Amino acid sequence: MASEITYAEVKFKNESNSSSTYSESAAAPKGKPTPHLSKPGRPSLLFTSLMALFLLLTISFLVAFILYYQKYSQLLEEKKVIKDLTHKELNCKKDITFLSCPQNKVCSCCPKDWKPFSSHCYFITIDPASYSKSEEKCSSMGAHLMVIHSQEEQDFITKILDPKFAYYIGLLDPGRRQWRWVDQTPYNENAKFWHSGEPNGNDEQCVIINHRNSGWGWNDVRCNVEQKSVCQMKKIYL
Ligand code: MMA
Ligand code: CA
Repeated sequence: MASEITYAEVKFKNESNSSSTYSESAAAPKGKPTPHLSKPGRPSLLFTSLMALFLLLTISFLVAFILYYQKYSQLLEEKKVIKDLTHKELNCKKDITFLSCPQNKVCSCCPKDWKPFSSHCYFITIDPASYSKSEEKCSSMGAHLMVIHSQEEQDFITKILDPKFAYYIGLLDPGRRQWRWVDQTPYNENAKFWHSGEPNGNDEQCVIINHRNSGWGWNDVRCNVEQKSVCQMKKIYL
């Protein structure tokens, strides 16, 4: 009996709110009330709509998140594959900061023929080329022309360069004698190694490192001059 009373109340509400619900109720068999209509405290249309909207939003967010995550993982995987394809052989060793290698994961690696120093790997290209061709070559190997930010880095590289030759580094003057590193890191006034009297040419917008009687240093040169070069990339962590 109690359920019949509730049904009557619900039906009344429906009749006053929506004609479609009314016709549904009218079409329902008269003798026995349908179970779903007889439930007490049936949520209002507004509440149901809000819940549906909330559910829809949640689903949309979930789908967006999953899609974004998939894309991101795919990008990471592609990056790794590219590196693996470019560098067929890696030389890895335990980093002091990472105690076990390879059993307990992280190992720092440089491609074969690249020299490790700090967190980077360095490669000396011996075929002379213009600045842009040299940078392209580094780029094709997932690297860029070398950037020098400390006396230690300058000393490390000069120890393995041949003093008979000059090598492009990743320093450029895009105009008005403003020096810019190719990896966009700031040009540090406290870590520059120009030979005395350099830079000296407004038409010399690229930079080489070479040896003079005074020692190793930088010189600005014309960018179309063909020189050897030094490429640099971050170590690969496996
Ligand atoms: C000289 C000196 C440099 C200049 C080169 C250009 C050999 O060095 O003037 O500053 O960049 O010539 O070839
Ligand atoms: Ca010069």
